[in-house]
Amino acid sequence: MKKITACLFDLDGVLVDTAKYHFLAWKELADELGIEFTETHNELLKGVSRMDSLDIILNLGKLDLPQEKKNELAEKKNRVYLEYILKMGEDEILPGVKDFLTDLRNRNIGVALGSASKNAQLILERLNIEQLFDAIIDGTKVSKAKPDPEVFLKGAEALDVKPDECIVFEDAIAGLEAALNAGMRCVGVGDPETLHRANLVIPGFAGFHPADLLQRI
Ligand code: B16
Ligand code: MG
Repeated sequence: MKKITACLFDLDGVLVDTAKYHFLAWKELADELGIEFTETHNELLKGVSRMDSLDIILNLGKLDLPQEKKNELAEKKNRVYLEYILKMGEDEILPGVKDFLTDLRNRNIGVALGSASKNAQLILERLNIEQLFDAIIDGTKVSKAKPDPEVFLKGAEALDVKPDECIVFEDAIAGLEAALNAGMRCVGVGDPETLHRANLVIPGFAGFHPADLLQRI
């Protein structure tokens, strides 16, 4: 069993369920463009960057737009998304997350964020958990999207730990692959079938503790 010196966390779908707000904001834009966009389509956007998400939606409507127009639409979607985010409070942290992060810190295990979101810092502030992170690597700090390992390798570098001593917590396949590509072990948070390549899959953090992690991975 390899030792664990750090845990790296995805944000959306792991620490908080912002997917519902992404959905509402994309849906508003898709409706305006006359594109049918359902919750099933929304699954395709999990862990994917903002511009890639827009491309997926435009593809659904077979719309091809110039980059300038796409930038405008992405910004518009983000303005709507931010209205939801600014209303979020501490009560939206997913069950068990805060205790899990606090327990890791008490054990001197490094804690970092590894998210594709450019709004990550703001979301952590809204949830009042920013102080529980030793490093925050988000969409403003990376140039390559998951499944590229960049976001997690930068997290390990910021914490000054070796990748093979890191555990990543991810809910999306692209993120799980990014973790494996970084040479890290991965705990999938969500559906065991979808996340079958993970070293361990948990439904969430409620009732799950760092001591379990040390035993099971
Ligand atoms: P933003 P994660 C990802 O966050 C979301 O899962 C994905 O749906 C979103 O498009 C992406 O962030 C970009 O978010 O528009 O806020 O920059 O799962 O990597 O924490
Ligand atoms: Mg995610």
